[in-house]
Amino acid sequence: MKYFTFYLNRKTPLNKSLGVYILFFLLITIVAPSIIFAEDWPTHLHDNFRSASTSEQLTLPLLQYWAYSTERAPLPAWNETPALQDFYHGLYGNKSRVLYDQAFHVVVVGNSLYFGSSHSDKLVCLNINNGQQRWKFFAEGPIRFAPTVSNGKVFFGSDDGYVYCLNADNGSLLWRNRAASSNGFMFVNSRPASVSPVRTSVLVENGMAYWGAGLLSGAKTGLSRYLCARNAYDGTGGWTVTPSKPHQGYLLSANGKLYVPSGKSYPLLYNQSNGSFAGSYGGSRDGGCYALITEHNTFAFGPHYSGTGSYINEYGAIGRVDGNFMIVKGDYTYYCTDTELVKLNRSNKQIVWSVTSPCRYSLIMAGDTLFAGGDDEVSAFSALDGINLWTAETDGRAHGLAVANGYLFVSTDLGTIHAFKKNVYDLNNNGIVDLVDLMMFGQSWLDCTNPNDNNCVEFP
Ligand SMILES: [Ca+2]
Repeated sequence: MKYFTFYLNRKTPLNKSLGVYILFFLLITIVAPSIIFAEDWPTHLHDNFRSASTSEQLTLPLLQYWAYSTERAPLPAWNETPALQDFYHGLYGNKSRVLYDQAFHVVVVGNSLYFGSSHSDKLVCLNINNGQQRWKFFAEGPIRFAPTVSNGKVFFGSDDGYVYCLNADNGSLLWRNRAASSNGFMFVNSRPASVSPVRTSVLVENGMAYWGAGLLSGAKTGLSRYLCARNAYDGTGGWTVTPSKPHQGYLLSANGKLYVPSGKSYPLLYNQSNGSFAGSYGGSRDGGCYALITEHNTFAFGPHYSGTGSYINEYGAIGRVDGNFMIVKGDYTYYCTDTELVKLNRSNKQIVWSVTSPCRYSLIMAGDTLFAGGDDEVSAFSALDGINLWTAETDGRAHGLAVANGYLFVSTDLGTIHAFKKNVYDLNNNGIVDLVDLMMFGQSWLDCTNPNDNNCVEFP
């Protein structure tokens, strides 16, 4: 992270008390917008490993800068309860394996944020600095997955059977492609949809775009299932293969292989070069759209089911984790259950710390801070010791989280996207801008005689 440092020279001829106020307002109007920083979040959960982790460190507490609301809340593809639980009998039911479109998941590149809508069929670009819409583009069916932004282009699929590639700056259509030769339609979720709806994300890597299409199982419908690779530049070339089952979820990639979640069934692997089958993980009882490739190149997915609850399995390493989401960073695994946030030492599998947390709908890591989403709230925890550092209200269940370019973005099941940011005028980081901050600024100005002096005010 870079810092823009604003130095004040004591030798200024201005009257000091007047100068303090003048400079303070100059800072508000001129210096503040020139914040330098940070790291993009160009695809769901940050990268093609779906690591849910960024090196960007936000300074807490954060304040809400804007919230984008729509009357048109997400219309998820599968009308399943997130978790069936019977507390009276002490039974924990099976969690849904197809939770991928409960919120409008966002991606961020530069000062633009992008999301697709499963309700109004549009891809929207917002300015992250004010939440204002830059442009929108209408597909002919619901858009259920976060887009991927790569090389100035936005890629996403729709239930209309097409994958679209737009100009990231203005939303103009560069190309669209569908594997199906026919335009056959069927009714899905009470709406007409292609017999081959795109129910995976579009993964972009090394100039190629990859996706899956088709929802129907069984030999008779085999021809309406596809896994595709196309030239990301113009949508041409590549390959198309027919998977043995329909694919659903966010695609992942590592070591030249595509990892393709398959909804309620277990994931399959394909060679990126030609689409040939390259293996699978799990068995006939396993499945789930949630998946990640760890820093150690192991693969984890879920939820799997057991008599005592749903869990994630990391193959070849930690193994079973009784959680909803996990993040692997260095020697540690972090995961959240319905009631706890836990840090695990990977070498001895011992719990480093665990804290009570109701934030069970999402988990990401930004620098050494964990952000977790719950019912009408989002919280921050220290990765070091699990201390709850900050909590804010959200409009609905916080299913989607992203940290990019100075902001925390939170997407809820009610269709709201919140943008939180450190207030640059909050010099003592207490979440409030008041006379205390102004006095700190004034005192610093009075004390500052040398730009290298620690007493000089430094703005992030
Ligand atoms: Ca303050």
